[in-house]
Amino acid sequence: MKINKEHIQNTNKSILEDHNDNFDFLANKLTKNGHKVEEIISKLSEFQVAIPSWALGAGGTRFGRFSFYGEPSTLEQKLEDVGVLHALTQTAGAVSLHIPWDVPSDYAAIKQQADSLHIKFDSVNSNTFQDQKSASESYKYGSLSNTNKDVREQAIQHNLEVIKIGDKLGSKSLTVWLADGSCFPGQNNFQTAFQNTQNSLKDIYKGLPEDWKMLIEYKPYEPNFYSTVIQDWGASLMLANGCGEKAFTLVDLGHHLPNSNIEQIVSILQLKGKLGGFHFNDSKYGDDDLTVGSIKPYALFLIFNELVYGMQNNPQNPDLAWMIDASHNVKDPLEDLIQSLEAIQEAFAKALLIDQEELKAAQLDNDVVKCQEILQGAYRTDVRPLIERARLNSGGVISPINAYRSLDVRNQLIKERGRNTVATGL
Ligand SMILES: [Mn+2]
Repeated sequence: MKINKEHIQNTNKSILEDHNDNFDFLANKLTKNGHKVEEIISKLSEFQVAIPSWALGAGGTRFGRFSFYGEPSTLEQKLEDVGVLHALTQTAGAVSLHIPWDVPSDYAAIKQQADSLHIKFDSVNSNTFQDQKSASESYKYGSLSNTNKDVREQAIQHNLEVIKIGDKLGSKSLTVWLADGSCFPGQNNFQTAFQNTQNSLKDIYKGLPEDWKMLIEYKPYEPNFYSTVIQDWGASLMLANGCGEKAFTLVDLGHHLPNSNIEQIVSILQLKGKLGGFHFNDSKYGDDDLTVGSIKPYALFLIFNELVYGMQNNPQNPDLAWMIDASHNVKDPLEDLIQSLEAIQEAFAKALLIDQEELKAAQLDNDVVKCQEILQGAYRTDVRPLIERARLNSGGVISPINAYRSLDVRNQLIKERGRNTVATGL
């Protein structure tokens, strides 16, 4: 299914007047308060988030998986789905591939398809948390940290292969997330595991093309439940520093223990020029992979406040790799991704409304009440008309969920692909 201009115009027609009224009201108010509305809108239009290739099918849990039918079963179909998301929202202009689930058979054709849908290839993800059928060594007891050199070498070679595949597609970064760790005290020597990981990462780092980055993701637990080798931002930062200036820390919102102050982590990493990427999702208890903004929208806004501050004040950081890293068991995956994109844009738009100068002055005066008023004033603004206008200006729809439903996208996909297709890797 391909969304065309006519689809977009037709779905916008009936709500355009309402949108214009809402936009004019908000834009007038914001302009009176000194905001540059056009600037905010162009920042929103520029902001693009990568869709991971594994989020396009129903995810599932350890206990079961319920299909949504019409799921993409090939890389081409996954790109089609990202194309639908991008055509509607104009915010999903990138895809993040997972190797070996998404190895292209025809690179030129895949690149051409992505170009025609205005989709770029963002960070490529390696996978050393599962054994592949053709592999001679097992990752059961770890990959880059494994005590066995042959296993480490296999994992290093896999990462180097992923870089080669990404390079052919125009990707500029490798994301490494390890499941390595231990389930029981005494199982691992912490120092050996960390040192092995550092050495393995250094070997991978040597294979990075000049203009590439390595993004090192951390996670406190799961699938190992006693320890993980890269358990927090500190471990990730040490490993990144150990590799060199092209290695950075990647923050995944769900990879923190409950109530961690993620906005502070983000802020300090930016100060040090070491924040490289960001994975969006939300959680109530652990790495729940729920729709970003569905549980803790205020925390998301506070994180964006720091990100906006960092983007303005910390040029030592690279352009961040933004990606949604969520999984859907009870929602249509594409609708879930639309909601995620909307929540991200909302938090970003609200953060752009914070008067950084005014906040700085209130902080210098130790006017704690005013600091809170400034943040919450921005947070309580209904910015949706700004996001709608940004989408409209870029050729997207005013209301992506309504458009998705009125165009009956899922049923079209089922007609094209059949009911019982399953996305690779799921
Ligand atoms: Mn992640």
